[in-house]
Amino acid sequence: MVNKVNYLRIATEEAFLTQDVLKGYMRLLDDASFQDPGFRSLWGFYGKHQSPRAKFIHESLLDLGAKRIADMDASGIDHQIIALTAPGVQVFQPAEASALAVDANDQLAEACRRYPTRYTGMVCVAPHDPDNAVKEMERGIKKLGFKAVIINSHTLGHYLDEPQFEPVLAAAEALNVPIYLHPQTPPPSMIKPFLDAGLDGAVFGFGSETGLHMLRIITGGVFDRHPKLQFIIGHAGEALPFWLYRLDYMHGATVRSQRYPFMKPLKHPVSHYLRNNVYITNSGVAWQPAIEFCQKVIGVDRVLYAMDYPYQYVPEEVGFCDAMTIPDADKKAFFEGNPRRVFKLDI
Ligand code: 1DF
Ligand code: MN
Repeated sequence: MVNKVNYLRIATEEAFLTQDVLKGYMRLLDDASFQDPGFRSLWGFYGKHQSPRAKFIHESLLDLGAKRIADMDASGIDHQIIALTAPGVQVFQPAEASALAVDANDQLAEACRRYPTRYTGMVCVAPHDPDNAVKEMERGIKKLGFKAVIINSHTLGHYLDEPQFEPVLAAAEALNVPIYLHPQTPPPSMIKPFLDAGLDGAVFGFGSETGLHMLRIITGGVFDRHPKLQFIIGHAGEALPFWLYRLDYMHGATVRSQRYPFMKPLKHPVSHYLRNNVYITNSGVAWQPAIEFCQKVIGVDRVLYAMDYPYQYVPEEVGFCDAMTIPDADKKAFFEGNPRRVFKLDI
């Protein structure tokens, strides 16, 4: 039973998949020369496994129609902000990646036209094909009506603070849209101890890798170069809010001691960028202590609701968030006000 509440519930990290991208994933899984143990672990499971979890997620990802709407209604979700699921097109070589991105964006835009009050899209891009990525961002935002860009963390082991991605960052800043830095599995250079213990997926590998990525973006000076650029990270900020005090102290101490010649001083402490250039969603963390902590240390206006459908489709969790003992205005900001403002929704 869904609670009656005086706010819309806008879920901001919701996933879908096209048949063509899935076919591409299956082809990579069958190609012995494609060496990415994280991808094999993730899509070997969701692509082929026969467990109820894998089958429910596989089927739900491919549906942008009546089934998804019914699941939203059953869990009290008024609106989904939807993106191509991880790792998006970022595992394909650049030309194929860009072509699949265009097609996935067209399919998502079509669904948003069919359900304008229920869906909003994020543009998916191939960051390793930066000229086409910029073109697709412009098309996605200006022509398709999407409100953000999705990037599934590293691209074939490369991170957004590296210079080849500068045009993508500049385009997001110029278009005045946020980049959702969504997790994926750690790259081959990082994954072994995670995979050996079965911890490479959303249980811990995702957060470790994406938290590291967000931190690299900050310490690499991206926001000193692009002060208006905004990122969004899920999973209660991939643990970075909890590290804030230590990050400020240790980053400052490391830079002052000139331990790494390439590590340049930033204009501000690390915490400044998390409070001015980063939004946080609670995807997968329907837990008041963590949500309240993020609101307290990052700001009530920077923490947004997300369910992570279909990966964490747990209708009761919506009720946990409704029941949070925080001020009503803060709850309304979390579920509705912040998503409306950050994604410039016109619903
Ligand atoms: C999982 C979780 C997979 C999330 C996801 O995309 C994902 C999972 C492939 O449980 O394997 O988006 N998530 O964000 O927590
Ligand atoms: Mn997710």
